[in-house]
Amino acid sequence: MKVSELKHSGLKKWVEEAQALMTPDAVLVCDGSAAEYDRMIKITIDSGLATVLDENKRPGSVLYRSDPSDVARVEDRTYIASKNKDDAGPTNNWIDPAELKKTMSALYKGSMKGRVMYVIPFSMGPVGSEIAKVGVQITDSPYVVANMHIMARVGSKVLDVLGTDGFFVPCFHSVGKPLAAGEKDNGTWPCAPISNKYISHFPETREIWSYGSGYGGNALLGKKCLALRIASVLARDEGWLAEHMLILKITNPQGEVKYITGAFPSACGKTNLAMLIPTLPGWKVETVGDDIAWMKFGKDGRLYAINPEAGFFGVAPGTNNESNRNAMESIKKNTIFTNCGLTEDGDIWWEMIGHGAPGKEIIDWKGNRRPAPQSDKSPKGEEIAHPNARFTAPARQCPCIAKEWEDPAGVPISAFLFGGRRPKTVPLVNQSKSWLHGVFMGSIVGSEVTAAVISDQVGQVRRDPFAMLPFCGYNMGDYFKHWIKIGRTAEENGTADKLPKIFFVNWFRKNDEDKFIWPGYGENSRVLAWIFDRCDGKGKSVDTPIGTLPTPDAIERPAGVSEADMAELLRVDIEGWKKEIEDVRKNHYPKFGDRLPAELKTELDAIEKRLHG
Ligand code: OXD
Ligand code: MN
Repeated sequence: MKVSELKHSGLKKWVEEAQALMTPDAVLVCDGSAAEYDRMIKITIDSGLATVLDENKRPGSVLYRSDPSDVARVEDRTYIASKNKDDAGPTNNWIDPAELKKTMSALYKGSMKGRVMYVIPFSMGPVGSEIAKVGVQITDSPYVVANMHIMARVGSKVLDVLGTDGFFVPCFHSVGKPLAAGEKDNGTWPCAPISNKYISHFPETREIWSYGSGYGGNALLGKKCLALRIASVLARDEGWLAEHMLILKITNPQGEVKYITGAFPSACGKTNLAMLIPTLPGWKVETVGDDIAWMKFGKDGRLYAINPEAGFFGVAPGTNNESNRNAMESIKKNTIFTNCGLTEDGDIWWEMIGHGAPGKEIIDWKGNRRPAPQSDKSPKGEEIAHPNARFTAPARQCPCIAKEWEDPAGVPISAFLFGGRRPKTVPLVNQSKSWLHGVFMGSIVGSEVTAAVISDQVGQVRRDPFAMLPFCGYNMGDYFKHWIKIGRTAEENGTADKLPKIFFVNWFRKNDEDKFIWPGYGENSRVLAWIFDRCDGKGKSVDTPIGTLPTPDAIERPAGVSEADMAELLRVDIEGWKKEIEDVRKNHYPKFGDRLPAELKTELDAIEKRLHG
């Protein structure tokens, strides 16, 4: 489709302005067809960026290797450019919006020279759903177009919903590597140097401007940029929730169904939990979403959630048939792999994939030939796959995808889970005493920093409230207020009993020998079963100063977990919690200054009193 054929005058004008600024050689409005997807892949094969995988081993799949400077989200270069710095808050990078637009306009000037500008209309959420939102991304990366085909609903059907004057979030994206006359990428991943990368959000005008990176969350603008940072602002203004949460469907042996969402910081196994295979006989878990949940109140007072995405953009290393068989099945075909190893027989490989690599040699994510690893452990020297190597796979390929996953009305949520990696202090599971206590627990979520993150904080607990630290598009103190308001609205409407119950979980408790006490993965179904029962007011429980915990016999112990282990997993570590509370009071809450809701200070005082009582 040509730009002149666009029926939405605002969209047409915006595209024409972008064209005049970025001066691409051509412009194409994407139709979202399978033929278009194939064309995008073909373009990247021809420019030496994509390697086609063996058609028998991995049908319809390709592998890309990015530039070593462009391998992950760049949080230092991610901005919330609200008019007032305080509205971005202490946890976001801020630049004055006018200044930022000036800097970025200069970068965008001529940035698409020698390339095609693609215009991608996309819907986050089922097309036409009341909960869904439309965005339009302009990009000069065919790799991004292909990924957007998998991760969102794209093309003409979205333009139909948009009509002549519908609302859309305009999203600029350029890899920031114009081509001189006759110049080709020639196998080199196009991007700009790190100091020129900008992932910018303008919350007041609901705009996204991204420059210089072609990777994941920096470039697939429907995901973290729209569905979390901009959507969190829309949700605040419109009275709903946009959260960094998986959505799962759980069925008990009696055939009763509940839907649960869960917020966990990156690298805490969200995709694995969303696709869990229960070890508890008779129980079933199915997936609605693995990363983001948008929730709105239904007429019955319950919160209904949709997964705004259409695919999985999952971390590859560590994924195997033990940790996540459903993910392994989902990526058997029609998958885009980025920064994985390439085996001699034309398949992908990564650390902890569950087996060694065939043949003598393997090509690592940087394109270097290396001896083929005999086991699935990282060979000496650098990793074969980058630790943040990814797969992009259609959600419909997941064997445990719930049949409701595309229901435009969403699914009614019974429970929220919050959790992180906490080797000490935090018990296996803990139900909040009230909505406010639950918001308090969400506000203090912390996770141990692992070696996967480049940081000098390894081993320390980093606070990541509601797992939204890198994804909240406004002041986190105001975000806490919004959560409190959701509870208050339900109370005022007389529907407080319809709100999801709130639970804190911790699969990562360690003993004094630094070994995990809880086996995790499929065994987590035992904890989900207790949560399921608690939602119906059942499940044996005990009231404690930190919340409502299972009695020692409430959760059936899996093999390898002794009675003493269970006691430790459910112990209320009074001294540890006193330290936790002190850290929140001294180091965490003061960051939010006068934007911290008084209700949370009251909760903090109350738990402290209970701990001393
Ligand atoms: C992700 C993340 O990629 O949270 O989903 O970092
Ligand atoms: Mn995520």
